[in-house]
Amino acid sequence: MKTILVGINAKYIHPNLAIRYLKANTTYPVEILEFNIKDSIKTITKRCLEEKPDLIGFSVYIWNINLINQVLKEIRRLSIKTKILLGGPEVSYVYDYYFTNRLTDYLIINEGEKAFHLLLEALDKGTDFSQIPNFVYQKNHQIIKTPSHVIENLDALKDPYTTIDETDIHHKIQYVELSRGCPYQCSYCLASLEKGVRFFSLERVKQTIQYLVNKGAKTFKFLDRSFNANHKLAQELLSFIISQHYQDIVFQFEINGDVLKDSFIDFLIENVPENLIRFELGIQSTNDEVNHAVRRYQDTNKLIENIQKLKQSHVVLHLDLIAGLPLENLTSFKKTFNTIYQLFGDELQLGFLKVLKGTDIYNKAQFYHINYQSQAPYEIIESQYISRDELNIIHQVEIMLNIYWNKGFMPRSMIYLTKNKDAFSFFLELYHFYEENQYSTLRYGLIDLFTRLIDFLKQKNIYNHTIESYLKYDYLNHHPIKPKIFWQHPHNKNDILRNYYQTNQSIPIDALYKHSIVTKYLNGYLIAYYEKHHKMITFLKDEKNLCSKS
Ligand code: B12
Ligand code: SF4
Repeated sequence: MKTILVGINAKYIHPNLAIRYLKANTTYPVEILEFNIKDSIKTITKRCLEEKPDLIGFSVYIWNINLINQVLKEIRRLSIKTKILLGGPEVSYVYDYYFTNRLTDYLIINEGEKAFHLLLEALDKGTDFSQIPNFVYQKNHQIIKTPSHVIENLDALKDPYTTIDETDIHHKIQYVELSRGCPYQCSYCLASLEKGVRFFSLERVKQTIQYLVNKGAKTFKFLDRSFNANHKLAQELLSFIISQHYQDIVFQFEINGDVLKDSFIDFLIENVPENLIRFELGIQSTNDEVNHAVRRYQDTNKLIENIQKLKQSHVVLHLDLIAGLPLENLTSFKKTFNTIYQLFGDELQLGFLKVLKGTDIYNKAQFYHINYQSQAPYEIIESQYISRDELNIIHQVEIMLNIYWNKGFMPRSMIYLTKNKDAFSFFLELYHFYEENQYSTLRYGLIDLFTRLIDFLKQKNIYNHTIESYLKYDYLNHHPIKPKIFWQHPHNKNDILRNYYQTNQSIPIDALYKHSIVTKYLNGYLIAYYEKHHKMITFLKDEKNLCSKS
């Protein structure tokens, strides 16, 4: 029997770990085919059927379900004999449609490793399916679901990494798990439906990391829903990662911020080097009523306090909010946004509620009058708390936030412009300015972003010498090589450089003349020097009144 498993990823850089686990944990031969959502229905169908499979299994997630629905119809049309199997979170809770429309023969819900092997065995030996856990099939026009099962001893699972393609490993994200399951029950999240948290042994995870590093992996993402569910294990694993002194490798973790212990944060402040660790912290809302409504019982004050402390470390902080949660109206969301934005984390992501099949929010959508997209990603359109227009306003803020904060082009200027201010309104007004001038928010050069912001600030009468200085600094600081500038060179550039050279001769004066940009900055000058492998930005106070000479 020929079996293939198909993963269709959100992007080329994301591998599908699930099908690799399934392959590794059966003794039957299985082939893996991987695509991404930019591939066409035709390409995917053709490639799958070329293999002439007897059984074809699809790994179904929110990012690929629309495409897979089409591919299934094509496969049914072109190859009646091929048996189809579905698995993955998108089909684990609501699945009748696939049987009633004859789009699948079998379906495995939730954890699939054990069930998949037993299915191949049952098909091979011709035995019945009743002993396969987490299994759904049709018998005498009835849809039958067998009892549920979770893998208690995760270390019993065989490693999925032997099937990783080594040739492009450095381009792809490597997914690793320390645990499965989540101790929390947020009602919009699929993890809330899983029971209990289970852990892989630390030794195994360390070996996996080392194995993948040796193969050339550069980016690791831990898939744990709550990486610090077990503090001791989390700290030990981070200690291990830090102790290895990896170069140019990044590790990302999803963290529950309010339960971080002080000693753990102190450990991070003292030990984490630059560019090694990135934390994704879900905040979602700062409104306690909203959080209670979605069963997210977080201590928001503690969470904010911990993020402020974490900022003293080199951990890169990515903060997440969700717009559209029950009880969160525009005013409340604006408050959430402004509070969390003021933390100036490295990135702030504005997500919009997705009504995921199987979650409590899915079951209560009517109760909350949540109207959402009928197709994946099932994003909220409106609810009794927030209108379409209000959600659209948040989308507009999101666009400018991404361009002007998350991309990190001008952090100093943005902090100066928005600190202790209504940042939500700032981004919204900036969006309106873009709209009035018909500027694209999709295609732009870096200079455009700076000059448009300057025009916006001038229009609002808030452009001054300090912000002009900061914008120049950010612009020069962002470039690794000497950039084209959008302002006039001072006439006395060489005087300023000679003046600087008198106190610091580390760079020859001719090189300074050739490779520097000089510009007025606050009460002096910035000298930005760009030579191969050597970039320096320094400030020269204007004690000799060089300004007046120019
Ligand atoms: C990696 C990831 C992504 C990656 C994409 C990865 C890829 N391959 O392309 C990125 C970052 C792009 C992403 C984006 C999003 N994601 Co995401 N993501 C995940 C994450 C963290 C890991 C998935 C994974 O590999 N798990 C490890 C494997 C081993 O576990 P598993 O997926 O549960 O697989 C098991 C079973 O499901 C089953 N199984 C799976 N496939 C198959 C196939 C067969 C044939 C069988 C028999 C069994 C089977 O067996 C597996 C082994 O036990 C999960 C959360 C998590 N920790 O699982 C969320 C998760 C899948 N994402 C989710 C969501 C909501 C999103 C977003 C909508 C979030 C957003 N901010 O907008 C976006 C959508 C992007 C888009 N373009 O539409 C949801 C669920 C969505 C759903 N119904 O599919 C999850 C579950 C998070 C959650 N807690 O709610 N995501
Ligand atoms: S949102 Fe995070 S903390 Fe809440 S259930 Fe999902 S994974 Fe767990």
